[in-house]
Amino acid sequence: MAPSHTQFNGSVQKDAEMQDYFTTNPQPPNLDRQITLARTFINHHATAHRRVALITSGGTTVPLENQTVRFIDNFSAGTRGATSAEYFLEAGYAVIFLHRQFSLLPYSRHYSHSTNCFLDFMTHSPVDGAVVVDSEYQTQMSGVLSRYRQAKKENTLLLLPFVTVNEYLWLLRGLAMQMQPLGAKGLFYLAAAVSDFFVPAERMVEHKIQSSEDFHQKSTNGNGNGAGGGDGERAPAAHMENTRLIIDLDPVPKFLKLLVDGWAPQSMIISFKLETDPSLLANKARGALEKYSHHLVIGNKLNTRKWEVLFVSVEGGEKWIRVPAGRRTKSMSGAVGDGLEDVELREPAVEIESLIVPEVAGMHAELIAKSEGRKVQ
Ligand code: 9Z3
Repeated sequence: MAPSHTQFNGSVQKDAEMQDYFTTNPQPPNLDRQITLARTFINHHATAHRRVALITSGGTTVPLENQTVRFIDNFSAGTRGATSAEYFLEAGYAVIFLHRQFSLLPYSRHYSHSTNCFLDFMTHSPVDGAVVVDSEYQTQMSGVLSRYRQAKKENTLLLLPFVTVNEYLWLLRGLAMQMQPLGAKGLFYLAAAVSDFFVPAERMVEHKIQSSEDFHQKSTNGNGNGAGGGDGERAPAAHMENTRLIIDLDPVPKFLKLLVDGWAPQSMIISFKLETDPSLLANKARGALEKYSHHLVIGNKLNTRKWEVLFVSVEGGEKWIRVPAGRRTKSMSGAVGDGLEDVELREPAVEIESLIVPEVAGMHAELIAKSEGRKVQ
């Protein structure tokens, strides 16, 4: 269906907002270095005719001050991204892992952020006292170590960190441009939990916001923390009013539109949609697909995200992917349930990413075949 005049104007305005974002919000200092690393990595794998997946993972922060003491964060630990990266590598992809600094990483995720300290996996050898892996973990760790070593040897995993939503957006745009020569062999798997609201550079205060009234600043000259706002000028996004901290955030421009239409028009693009209200998920996922016209939206609910996801695509319609009921583990209380009542307390016996990634890779193979004018074997 052709867009109505208003829809068209709306989308032009959105594109302009996003372009404007990059003129008014500063480029991160190490961007060029990260893009150079990515260019070398992509060229290497393009020459080897390998598919390259850009996986985003973990949460973006929203700093409230330029010299950041306080920031807004979200829950994401990067489990989806780090786990998926391992399955993409297993499926023969090279992976650029654009992740929140110190969030979970492929392979090391098995031993970090866990209830065990990494030292709990170690013991002293009874033979010579050397530090070795405890026998209980030998088999599992040996498998993880082999896959990790292989990725290192074949140079198939590039780790690029971000912290703020600004760093994330600059990196995503820069990397997307580098991915263009891959054509349909490039894939974007946008699992990061990206802030919907942020503090634009021009409304960010320089210094730590003072909670004590004695130290409130009244100016809006970039150094002040006060409300200011004379002559129609907007107050700093985070400021004190009497004893209250006021936070007034702007929406993050819709970058997915530009990614699909401008930055990576030939790549396969997969976005995730996160909801907590089950009655909204399917509609919101469908809405995102219609709005951005990309290839696939994977819907998930916060509490059940390790157990079930909803695939929404033009070709495949709507399809739930679920960890098979027989493979669901016991709850911590010991009760086995087929439902998902108390899933927060349990871990599934199968990683759902082991089901998601082969589906995605299959869809990607079809897209590549189509772009080359052949049928998938
Ligand atoms: C997701 O929905 C991811 O699956 C999770 C993974 C963040 C839930 P964890 O890191 O969690 O394994 O703990 N990511 C996308 C979230 C997001 O920001 N989506 C935007 C939206 O929902 C669209 S790009 O509007």
